[in-house]
Amino acid sequence: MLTLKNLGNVESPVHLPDYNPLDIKAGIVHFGVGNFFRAHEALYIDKILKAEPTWGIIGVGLTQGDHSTKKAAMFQAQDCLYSLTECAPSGDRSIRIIAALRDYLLAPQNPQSVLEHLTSPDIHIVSMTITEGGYNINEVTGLFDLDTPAVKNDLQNPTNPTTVFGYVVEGLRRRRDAGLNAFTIMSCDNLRHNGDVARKAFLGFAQARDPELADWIARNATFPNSMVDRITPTVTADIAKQLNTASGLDDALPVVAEDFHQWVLEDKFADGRPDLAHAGVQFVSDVTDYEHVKIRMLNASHIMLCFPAILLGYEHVDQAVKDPALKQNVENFLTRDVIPTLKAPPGVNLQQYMQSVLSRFSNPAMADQTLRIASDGCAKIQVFWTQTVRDLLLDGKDCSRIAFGMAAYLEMLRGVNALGQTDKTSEPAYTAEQEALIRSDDYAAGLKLPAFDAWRDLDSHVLDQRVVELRKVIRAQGIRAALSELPR
Ligand code: CS2
Repeated sequence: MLTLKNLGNVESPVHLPDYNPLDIKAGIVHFGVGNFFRAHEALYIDKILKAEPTWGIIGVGLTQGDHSTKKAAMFQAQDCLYSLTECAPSGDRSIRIIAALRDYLLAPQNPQSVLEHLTSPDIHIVSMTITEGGYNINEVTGLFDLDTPAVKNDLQNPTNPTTVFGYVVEGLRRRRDAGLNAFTIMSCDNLRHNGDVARKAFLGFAQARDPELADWIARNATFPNSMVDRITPTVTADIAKQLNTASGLDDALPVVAEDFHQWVLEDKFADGRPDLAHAGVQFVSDVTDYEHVKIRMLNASHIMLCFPAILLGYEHVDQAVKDPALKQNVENFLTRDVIPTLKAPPGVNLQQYMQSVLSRFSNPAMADQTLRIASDGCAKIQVFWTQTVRDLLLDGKDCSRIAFGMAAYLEMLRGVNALGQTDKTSEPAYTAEQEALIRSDDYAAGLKLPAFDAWRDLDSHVLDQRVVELRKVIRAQGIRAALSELPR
């Protein structure tokens, strides 16, 4: 097993930490210890710990259930060590052990201990990867949703929280009362202006709890925006086995990622930060153009590729992007619908960026899953496509490709692909009533889903009609027939 005690037995080609994990103190609490965080923020932190050993990370999981309990037990058994395998498209691999995570707490098991860390003067940053949909913002009102049961519960029991909002705001309340500094709240999710969204969410919660506290947080905490990027597939049991065979390790929690990674961050830290530039973080005064390019090009084309790819039975992204019709559709989408309304940040050429995205998608070494990309499509469509759809609608432009993407999404939700196989993506946001819209025989019913809420204020009848037509074609003749109907 991979543990601190056994680190001495680890053999080449695995790279060991260049610091002694026992010397590391925590300076960061991170909510949502998923694979992306472990391959991204944790790696950047890992690179600075030798020089700055007070910036280790305490990971916090918020969900209940068997899976979460097992994951926590595995982290604890491995002293929170894990291996990261980085794969280049050429097939070259590099494997390193990350020791930046110095503890892992499952919040439902240890609520007070999570709060104690949040109140510790040693903690200066609270970061999070809680998914695009995790900020509890209602797309129609644009406000933090106070009506969800978990939020209501945390507002009624502020000292016994269950949500990230409840924990962070209670932690800040205790810091204020103890005369401590507020910490930086650093979102690392794929959202446009993730810091502003986090600000809206945490202040929205705090305002409902105690306006004076909200005011203190607004004045003292900071919420830097950032653009984060690294493709990090799901690690299935089979993949874990392959990774361990290649590394020679016995790691219950291996992570695999592409060799590319990028983090562009605003330098707004309430209580200090490590020298992240040393690890490759680009500090800029405004991340807007970087995040638009990343989200509207990479993430938007990921779902544009994978919704239809699932209908065609492709399991992996590299297979899907090698399908000429699917690739052409993504290229047309980017060059005709997205790039014309994007502003390139300094030093970025959008045509080259498109080529690099397509080449990253075609990296076969990672076997990234189409189902991973297509899951939680409801939140992803709103975050990744909205700006493009709004621009197209407002300019009265051809909406065929977005209509195709929406049609493919709605057909995919029905769970049967062109080979007659069933494959269900996970869509945590849909209620039973909305499920009925998905199964309805009326091709227009699905357009009422919240995935499409963010442009409901605009006249979308041409787009909606096209979605209905394309769904008919997909159902009667298949996804390839629908693709061939799109303008060349
Ligand atoms: C993907 C992202 O989940 C998704 O839809 O597009 O996870 C993507 O792999 C990362 O954002 C890459 O940085």
